[in-house]
Amino acid sequence: GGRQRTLAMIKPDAAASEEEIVALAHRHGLRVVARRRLNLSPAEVRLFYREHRARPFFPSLVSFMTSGPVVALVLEGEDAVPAWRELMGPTNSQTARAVARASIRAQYGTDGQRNAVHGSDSPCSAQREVSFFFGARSLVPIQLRLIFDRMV
Ligand code: YYY
Ligand code: MG
Repeated sequence: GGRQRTLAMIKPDAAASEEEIVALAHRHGLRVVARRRLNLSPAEVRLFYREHRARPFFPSLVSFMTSGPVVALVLEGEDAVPAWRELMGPTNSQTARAVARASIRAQYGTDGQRNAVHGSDSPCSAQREVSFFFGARSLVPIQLRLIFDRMV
């Protein structure tokens, strides 16, 4: 173990519960290093979730993620990547209510898509996702970024 940073995101279905969710992170030893409330464009959601672009739920995921504001957070603490994933609970909020009743997805989510929160799945994804929201690169317009990502 050791001190890590992870990218957490409160999704549109839970943005109204921002303060409660941040308080839960604090209570689990995760400190907020950076915080940003914003509306994502469809192009930004497609880029953020590009690993899922071929899945049947992708168009519906894009419309859900653009339906309202999200809150991006950089959380820091001991084993922050797995610690935040554990606190989120399973992907499907209905499963979460069956097996992880204290988790954020059990408490604030609805189903397999409207599941309240995101968390990076590895330190490598965390680094990429933190720069997506907070890097100098996030100042580059989205159209240029899509072209750039094809080059690298
Ligand atoms: O990392 P995590 O969010 O727990 O799950 P992923 O398998 O990476 O899926 C990302 C995102 O896609 C999930 O949080 C909701 C959405 N999704 C969906 O809408 N329908 C599915 N059957 C699976 C995932
Ligand atoms: Mg994932």
